[in-house]
Amino acid sequence: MPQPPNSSRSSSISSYRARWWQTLACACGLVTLASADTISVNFTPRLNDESQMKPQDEAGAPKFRAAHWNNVLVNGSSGQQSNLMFADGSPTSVNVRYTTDAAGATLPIPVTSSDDRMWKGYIDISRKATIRFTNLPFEGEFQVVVYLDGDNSSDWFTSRVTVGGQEANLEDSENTNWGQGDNKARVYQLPVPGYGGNRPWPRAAGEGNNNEGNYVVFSNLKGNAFNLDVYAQGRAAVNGVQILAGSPAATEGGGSEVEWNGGTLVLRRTNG
Ligand SMILES: [Ca+2]
Ligand SMILES: [Ca+2]
Ligand SMILES: [Ca+2]
Repeated sequence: MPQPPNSSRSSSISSYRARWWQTLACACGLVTLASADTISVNFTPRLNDESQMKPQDEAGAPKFRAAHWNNVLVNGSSGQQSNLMFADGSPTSVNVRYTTDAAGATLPIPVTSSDDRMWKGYIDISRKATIRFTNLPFEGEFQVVVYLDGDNSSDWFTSRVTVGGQEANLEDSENTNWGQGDNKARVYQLPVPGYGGNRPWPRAAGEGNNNEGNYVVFSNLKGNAFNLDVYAQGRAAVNGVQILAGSPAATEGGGSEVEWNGGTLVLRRTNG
C-alpha cells in the first residue's frame, strides 16, 4: 500500500519528539533525584529574622547549591531538630543534634541575598563543637560540605574539622567575613595549602593561601550516621552544613546529560 507523501518526515519528527521528551524526562528525573538527595542545614541564632533561610532560597558553594535549607535554631550550647527535609522540600527521618561550648552568633554583615542569609548566623565555638547527624537514608557514598566563617574581627583563627576519620584545616583570616576583607567578592573559597595568605579571594590550587577559606568538603563517606567535630584554635564557627548523596564525580555532573550550575539547568540532547 502506498505511503502518504510526508509519512517519512512525519515519522522522523515524531521520533525526534519522542527522543527529546525522553531526554527531557530523563533529565528532569535526574535533577529531581539530585535535589531530593541533598539535605542542607542553616544554623541560625534567631528564627524569623534575616539569618533564617526561606524555602525558595538557594545557597551553597557552586557545585552544591540547593534550596529548602533546614533552619536549626542555635539557642544556647545544645539543640536538635528532627525530620530534616530534602532539597525538594520532601521530609526525611534525618535528625541533627549539636553541642558547643559557646552559643549562637551572627556576622556583622548586611543581608541582601540568600547566601548572605546562610552565612549570617552560626554556631559559635570556643574550643570544640560536635554536630551529629543520624538516620541518614543513603545506600551508597555521600559527601558533607561544612561552611565556617565567624566574626573574628582583626584576629585570625584556625580550626580543624573532622568527619568519619577524615580531617580538614581552615583559617578564618583576619578582618575577613563573607563580603568583607579578603572576601569582599563573596566567594566560596576552599582552603589552599601553602604560602600566600591575606590576599583577596579567590585563590586557585597551586597559588597557596595558608589554608584561608570558608568551606571544606568531605567525600566517600558511608553509613547512616556521623559526627562532625570542629576543634577551634582561637575561635570557630559553623554557619551551615550540607549532606549530598553520591561521589564527587556524580555531584559534579561530569559526563551526564544534566548540569546543575549555580541555579542554571543545562540540558543536552543525546545523539541518535
Ligand atoms: Ca590570614
Ligand atoms: Ca570571619
Ligand atoms: Ca547560618
